[in-house]
Amino acid sequence: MENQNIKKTILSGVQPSGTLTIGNYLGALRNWATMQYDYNCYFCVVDLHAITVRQVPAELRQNCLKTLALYLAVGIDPEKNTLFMQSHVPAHAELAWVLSCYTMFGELSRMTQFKDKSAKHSDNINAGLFTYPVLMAADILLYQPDLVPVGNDQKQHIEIARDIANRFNGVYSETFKIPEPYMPKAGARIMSLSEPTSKMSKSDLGDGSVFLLDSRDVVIKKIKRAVTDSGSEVKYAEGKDGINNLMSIYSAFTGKSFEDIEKEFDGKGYGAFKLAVAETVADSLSEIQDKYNVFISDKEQLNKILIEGAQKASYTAEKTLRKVYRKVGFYSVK
Ligand code: ATP
Ligand code: LTN
Repeated sequence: MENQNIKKTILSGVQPSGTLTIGNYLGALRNWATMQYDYNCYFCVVDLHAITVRQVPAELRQNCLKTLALYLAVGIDPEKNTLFMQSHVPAHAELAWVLSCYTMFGELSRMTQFKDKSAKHSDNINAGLFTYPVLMAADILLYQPDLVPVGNDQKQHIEIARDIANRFNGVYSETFKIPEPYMPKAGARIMSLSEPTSKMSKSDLGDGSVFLLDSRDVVIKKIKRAVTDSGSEVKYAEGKDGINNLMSIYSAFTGKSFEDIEKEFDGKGYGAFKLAVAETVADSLSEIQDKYNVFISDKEQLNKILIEGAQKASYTAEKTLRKVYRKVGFYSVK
């Protein structure tokens, strides 16, 4: 018998800022799918976060639903987990305001994601981009999770969420549980295929990202063209970013260690290795895509999942928000 009370809680989310990549899958979603059996899970599509960068409304709407269908396609069970859209639970935006009054300008200025994104979008360095980590802290702290399964790039954001929670607890007494980041052993940081010193990201539309909905031909073409050095030996080594990245991808999809991979491709050269990586990724994606096609075509079921998810999430989120309002001293008529 499952007992929700003795299970630990996890929460995570992905921005519907494009089509999910193998980085999102290996760094986050795949872990969610394995953790769903042992944890009480909240997984949201963080649409409020996505508008920190300009989005085309019709595309954003479509990407919100596509992201949910991809959660389901990788095996996340809507019966077992609470799946919802961030904007359907107003407590996220409400708690974010309160927490922003307990977050320092200086600490937000140090966030590397803010620095990267404001360099990329220099024509739109808006306040939301700056306060993004506060909203993320609210997403997390509302559900009192033990763990937050994310890729390596989100470590700094979890750290600031912990700092904000500790600060609030220190001022008012124990209110928030202090969460820990949870990262996969293989695939926590997948790099761009065209620029292996930067992170693969879903808003990079070039050949550097492999999207979960890319066709077999496209996957094979992108991986064959992946930037590598001029050598030929398949060996994990400092400075060989391109090969190291392909080895990480291959290892994450097959479960093989770097040592095994080096043995497997000993004397075979980069060409054979790239082809093997490409075939492996394409095979895994085609399984996900078959399931995705079924889910995305049933909008009624997706809506039903979202309605139930928002109800369940709101119940927990409201409880935390009320507690926070009471602690800071807001007057309540109840
Ligand atoms: P955007 O391009 O819009 O910034 P993104 O691809 O960086 O998006 P997010 O929505 O910011 O993706 O991240 C969702 C989850 O995927 C997070 O847990 C994040 O750590 C993880 N993730 C994102 N990119 C990678 C990557 N290249 N390798 C491993 N994990 C990743
Ligand atoms: N900032 C995250 C997305 C995100 C998130 C969250 C992840 C927003 N809220 C709460 C985990 C928990 C990112 O991936 N860029």
